[in-house]
Amino acid sequence: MPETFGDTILVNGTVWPYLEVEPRKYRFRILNASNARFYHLRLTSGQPFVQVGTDGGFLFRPVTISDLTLAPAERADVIIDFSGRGGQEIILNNDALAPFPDGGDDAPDPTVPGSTGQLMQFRVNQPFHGDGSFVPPILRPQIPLPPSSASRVRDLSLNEDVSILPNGDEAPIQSLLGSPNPRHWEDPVTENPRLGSVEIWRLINTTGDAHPVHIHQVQFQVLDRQPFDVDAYLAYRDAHGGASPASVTPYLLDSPIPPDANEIGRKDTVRAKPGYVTRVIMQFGDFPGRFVWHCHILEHEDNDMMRPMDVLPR
Ligand SMILES: [Cu+2]
Repeated sequence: MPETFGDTILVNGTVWPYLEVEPRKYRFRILNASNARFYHLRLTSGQPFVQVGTDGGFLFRPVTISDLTLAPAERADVIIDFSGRGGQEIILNNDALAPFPDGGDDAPDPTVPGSTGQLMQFRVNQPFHGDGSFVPPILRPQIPLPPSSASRVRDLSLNEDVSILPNGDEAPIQSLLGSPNPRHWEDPVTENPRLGSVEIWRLINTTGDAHPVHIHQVQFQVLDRQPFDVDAYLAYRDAHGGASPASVTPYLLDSPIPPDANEIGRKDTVRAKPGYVTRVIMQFGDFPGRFVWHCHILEHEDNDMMRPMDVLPR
């Protein structure tokens, strides 16, 4: 199966829970632990989230956002301020299509209780016990890795293919590509960065859906996303016995799009959008050894969207 989407929302092990809160600020660390479902979150009160952290810790500075998109395994550290909202009941809802972003048969309706359109409720009904907290304007030093510091650029494509089952039926299979043809989990290692080196990985999504690509052992920075000519890229493969173009550069379209404001920080999971080349930059540390990188949709990583990666000694 390509992936499975459940019909019941669990938060911390409870189905569609509520949380009773005081009219003050609260900090929530949110992890999308669904196996395949992306979330596009809003609060019915219309109030913003103040995001202070992402996968790898604090952002450089807080970012105020009206809505929050989280792929499986992505994290967001947010402040929600309930002050002045005593007596209100506020729902955290979702309208992300599944599969993301264009959907199939599952279109969550944020207005329907007990559906995938709603996650949980906040009841602002507790007595106020004071709030001396504040969100600092600067959270950590910003240390960008300049693209010029990269010693290598790798083209890595995300692919969907068909495998033939023993009974002759076709089954979809996702496979990641290292350098640059589609490869399976058990194929020899192709990603072998040197410890301490800086590399740029270009994630070339040839499929129709977004994939949350998670790289172990490192925290990376998202550089940008740029559309590319998927049909021409795949036509090259068809004409060359399945071999990918040596570089995706001639297939790039338009201009690179900078990351979202809440992606400017240390990340280990990035949404690789369909039809886009997503660029990330990272320095490989702190230990040499065998690690993995993979799509974080559970059915994809098991089938076969995961690759080993060797960080070589200096
Ligand atoms: Cu995937």
